[in-house]
Amino acid sequence: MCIFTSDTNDRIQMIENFSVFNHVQLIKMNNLTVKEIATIKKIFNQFDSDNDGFINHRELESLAIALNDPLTPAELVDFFHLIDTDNSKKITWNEFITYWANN
Ligand SMILES: [Ca+2]
Ligand SMILES: [Ca+2]
Repeated sequence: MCIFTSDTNDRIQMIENFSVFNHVQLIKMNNLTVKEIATIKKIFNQFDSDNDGFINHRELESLAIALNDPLTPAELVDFFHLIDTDNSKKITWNEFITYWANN
């Protein structure tokens, strides 16, 4: 198998993991490349340890620790609110990537 075939398959696989609408919107809004979005999606999935599609407080705490930036409980609450823009107490993929792209 040549490199190009492998690359193309990977890219198709990555794109299939996103909602097409979100994907196009985000690229327009934030000028993120497909590769960058895929990396951020991997991080999101990695920290969504119960696989419910949302990052909760506890999962965000693990992420902060992994980024070598352990937060106090108060800082964690602030950080969570910063990303959870609709105050649903859950961080969606959309909220996560919006935060990531703007920071
Ligand atoms: Ca979760
Ligand atoms: Ca939310």
